[in-house]
Amino acid sequence: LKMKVAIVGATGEVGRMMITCLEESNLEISELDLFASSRSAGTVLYYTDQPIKVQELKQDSLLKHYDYVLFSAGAGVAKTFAPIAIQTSEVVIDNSSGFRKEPNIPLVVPEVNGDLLTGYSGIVANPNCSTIQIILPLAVLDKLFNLKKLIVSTYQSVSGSGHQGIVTLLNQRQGKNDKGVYPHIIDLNVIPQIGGFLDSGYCQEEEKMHFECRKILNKWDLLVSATTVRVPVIYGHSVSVYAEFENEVDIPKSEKTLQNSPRIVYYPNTYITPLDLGSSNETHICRLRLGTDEKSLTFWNVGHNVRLGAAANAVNILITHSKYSGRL
Ligand code: 2RA
Repeated sequence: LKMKVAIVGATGEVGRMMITCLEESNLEISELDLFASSRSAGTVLYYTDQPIKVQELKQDSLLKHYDYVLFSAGAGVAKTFAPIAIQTSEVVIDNSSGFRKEPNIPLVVPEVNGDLLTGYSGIVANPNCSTIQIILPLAVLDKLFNLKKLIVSTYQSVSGSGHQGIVTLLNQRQGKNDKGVYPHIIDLNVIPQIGGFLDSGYCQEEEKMHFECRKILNKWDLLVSATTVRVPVIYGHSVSVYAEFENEVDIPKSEKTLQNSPRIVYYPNTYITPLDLGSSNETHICRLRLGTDEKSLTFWNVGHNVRLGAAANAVNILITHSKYSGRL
């Protein structure tokens, strides 16, 4: 069945990658409408070599039927326009943090909790990039050993801040002493803050990881402590994960299960760095070892934050829903 799809925020890093991921999926899309702010309207983007002029998002832009509307335009735009879109379209997939905490809105990584999409029509929240890449292996290990506690430190690339994050780093690498989108110079530096600080002493990104890991695994008593750090990398988030379990772990069994799990690449004898990611839509796990005792594991995780962490997971939600709803 040919599908009608719209992308809101089409000219941003994630929006452009959503177009690429749709192309890579070979879905039969009869109509692809692209929307953005007045600032970006008029831009011509290409889908399977066909030029598409980006339209300015207006109040009535989404009052037509689409099978799927993909949003990557920030929480403000999503909060205003997703409820409008859902009146005439089947599913709205939003990449912002706007709906993730809504109890009735599913927060989905299809390989982990894709069953929530069965028979569903409405808004679906795409999780935060740093959550997506670790929840895939953690869901596997949780099933094996019953996850109880998580301590994670992230090393997040500047593309997580969008195109302006990339511009900020590149400018600094050329000697410009301009902080750009960050509170400090990021070149040759690391910044232990992503988002604003909360009364708890955690920052918004850390709180997102705490909440989202619990919601996606449906483990509301999961103990989580995250430290999220910006690093001078363009694409690719890395995460150091320490996971504690109810039961004793088994390394060979963990390795075998991870290797055989979808969207996971496991490296038994070497490791991967962000520069090795290329156009991978998978999460990469390496340096798996015992944590502090027989009931804990530590590993290093790398994922492409714009692909896996945003656009590819959103398109995977679209594909998974299409299969469940008989469109595919
Ligand atoms: C970041 N995860 O990396 C956040 C939003 N993409 O800035």
